[in-house]
Amino acid sequence: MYEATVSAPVNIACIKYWGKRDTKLILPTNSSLSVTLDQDHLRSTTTSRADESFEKGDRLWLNGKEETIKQGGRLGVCISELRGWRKIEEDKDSSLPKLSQWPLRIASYNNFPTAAGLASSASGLAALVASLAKLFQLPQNASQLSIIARQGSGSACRSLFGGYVAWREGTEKDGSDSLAEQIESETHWPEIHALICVVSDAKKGTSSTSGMQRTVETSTLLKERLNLVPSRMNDISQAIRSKNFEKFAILTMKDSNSFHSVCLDTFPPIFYLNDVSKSIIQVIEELNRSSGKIIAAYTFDAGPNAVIYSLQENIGKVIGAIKKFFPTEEDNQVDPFNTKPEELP
Ligand code: 2P0
Repeated sequence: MYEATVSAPVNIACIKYWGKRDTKLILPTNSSLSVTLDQDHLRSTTTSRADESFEKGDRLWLNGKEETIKQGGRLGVCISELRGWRKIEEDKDSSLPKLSQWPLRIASYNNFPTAAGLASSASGLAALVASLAKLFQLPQNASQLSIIARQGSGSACRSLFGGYVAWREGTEKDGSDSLAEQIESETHWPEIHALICVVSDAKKGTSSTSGMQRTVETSTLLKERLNLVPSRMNDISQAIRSKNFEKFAILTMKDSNSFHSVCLDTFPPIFYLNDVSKSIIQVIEELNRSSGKIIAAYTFDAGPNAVIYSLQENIGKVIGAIKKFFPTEEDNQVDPFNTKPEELP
């Protein structure tokens, strides 16, 4: 039996992917750029096994529950493409074991709630592709593998890299140039922190896959957004390279707002932000105003949860502001009669 285990972290987009020009190949209507979170926190871990003696047919478990692998479905396509690449290597070198012909058993775990707007499909599909590539000992690099991960879930192509990652929309019809590449590595700007505020861990109402196509079909505002994205991609890449937090923060907040605006312009409209999400925006705006400079940036994906980017030197201030306005049960358990006023949340 051959086995490989790989973990892939969640990525959070600063310039959002929203809309496909090809739904089968998962080719986007615009390029996007994300920050891959630290391996230690939100991640998917996938183990793939191949064995000649396994009963025929591939099987996959997600968080311990078996999922069906449909032929021609997203998972099925990723597996068969990677098998094809393995077959090429076996044809070149006849001493290699014929793993491409053996059934697979794949188990994947997330260390966070699935489908809570925390991008579980991105880390999950990236971990799956990376673990099969390792099992098959494929020579392809991460950008080439991202072409396969993209066909599992668009945002997954970005989770194959750490640090700051761009997904280039590409121009080729077959998707061969729609791939992810690293802008800067995870060690480039270690002072940046991402604070994740779980507003709700319930499964989201409108899935990204169906929501974004409804936007493509019905939103006139999307055309305006698509005109803006190329310069935003350049500007945010420059801001990252030069570690210009204010520029990075403004572009991140503007692009989140632009994405949620096209959701509202979709017909029927899509609401991902709830009242708590909107209050978080106001708290961050007020924090930035009272600080006299931009020290925090909010961004929201296809759900109400906030991700707040801030530099190490300001993260305590950001957490303090969030805790003050949105105390958790733990904060509420402070006994006010045994606590000095300045220690109250
Ligand atoms: C992003 N999102 O760039 C954007 C921001 C949600 C909002 O990528 O249909 O789950 O599998 O390609 O990748 C969510 O879309 O959709 C997403 P599919 P995916 O992170």
